[in-house]
Amino acid sequence: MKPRLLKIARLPAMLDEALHAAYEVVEADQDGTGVGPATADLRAMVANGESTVSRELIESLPALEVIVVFGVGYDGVDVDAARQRGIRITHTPDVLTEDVADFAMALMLGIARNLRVADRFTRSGAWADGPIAFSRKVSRARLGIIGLGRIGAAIARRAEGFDMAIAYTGRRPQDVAFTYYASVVELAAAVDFLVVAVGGSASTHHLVDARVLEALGPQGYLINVGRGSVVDEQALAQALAEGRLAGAALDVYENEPHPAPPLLAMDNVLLTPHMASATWDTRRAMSDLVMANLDAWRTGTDLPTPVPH
Ligand code: NAP
Ligand code: 8YV
Repeated sequence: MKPRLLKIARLPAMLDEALHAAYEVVEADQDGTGVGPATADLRAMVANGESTVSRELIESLPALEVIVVFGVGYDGVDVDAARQRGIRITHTPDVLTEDVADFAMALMLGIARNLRVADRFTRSGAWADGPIAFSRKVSRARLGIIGLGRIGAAIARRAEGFDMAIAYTGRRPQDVAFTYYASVVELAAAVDFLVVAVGGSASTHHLVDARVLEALGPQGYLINVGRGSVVDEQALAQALAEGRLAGAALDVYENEPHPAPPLLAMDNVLLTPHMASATWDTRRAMSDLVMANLDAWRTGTDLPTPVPH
C-alpha cells in the first residue's frame, strides 16, 4: 500500500505525477486548510516557497516526520515548531540559483531600458510619430545587492560582465572584492540599482522601508527577486507615486498573488508573477530534488538537502 502524503502546494505536473506514482496524495490549501479529519498516518508533507506551515498545522499532524519544500525559501514553515517535534525540513537550494540570477538581470535591464513601454510603443504604432524616449544605461552603473548568498553572488557574477560597480550588504562582510555596507540605507545611498536577493525572515521583514527608498532616491531602481516581505510595498508604491524613486521591478510581493493595487497602474514598474525559477530545466531539477529527499526519508538514508541549522 502506498504511504499517504500531504501536499499543500501547486506543483508542476511532472512532480505531481511522480508523487502520485509513489504516494497516496492528500491535497489541501497552501496553508494546510481543508486537509480533512484523516491525518493520523500523514508522515510526510510537500510544500512550496509560498506555503504556510504553521505550528497549528504541524500540531494537527501527529505522525509528521518530514516537510519537503519545493523551493529554496522556507520562510513559510514554522521551523521552531517542526524542530521541537523532531520533524525534518528539506528544500531545493542551488538548482535554481542560475535562473533566479538570470531573472534578476532581466528585471534590471527590463525596467531600466523601459521594455514594457517600448513593447507597447512598437505594437501601438506610436513609433510612426517619432522615436521613443531615452532610457537608463545599465552597464557601468552601481549595483547594490541585499544578501550575497547563492543567488546574490550569482547576480554579482553576471553584473561583473556588465562592468557594474558592485556593493552588497549582509549580516557580515565576506571575503569578496565587492564593497560591503553594514546597513541597507548606506548601501541604497551608494547605488543606482538595489537588488533584493535575501529570503524572508523576522530579521529581513521590511528591510527595504521608506528610509531605504529615500536613500535610493529619484534616480534609483529597486529590483526584488527575494521575498515580498522584505519590501514595505506601501512605502514603495508611495515613493514611486511621488517620483521619489525612478522605478521598480518585482517578482515577489507581500500578499501574493496580489501586488499592491497602485503598482498595477504605473509604467515605471515591471511586475512578474513569482516566476524567477520557472524554467523547464530548473523546475525539473527542483522536482527531482523533492523526490530525492522523499526517497531518502523513506529509505532512512541521509536527506540530500536539509535546511541549514
Ligand atoms: P542563501 O544562499 O541563504 O542567501 C541568502 C543571503 O541572505 C545569505 O548570504 C545571508 O548572508 C543573507 N542574509 C540573511 N539574513 C540577512 C539579513 N537579516 N540581512 C542581510 N542579509 C541577510 O539563499 P539563496 O539560495 O541565495 O536564496 C535567497 C532567497 O531567494 C530565498 O530565501 C528565497 O526567498 C528567494 N528566492 C526567490 C525566488 C523567486 O522565484 N523569486 C526563487 C528562489 C529563491 P549573511 O549570512 O552574510 O547575512
Ligand atoms: C518558487 C521560490 O517559485 O525557491 C523559492 O524560494 O520562491 C521559488 O523558487 C517556489 O518555491 C515554487 O512555488
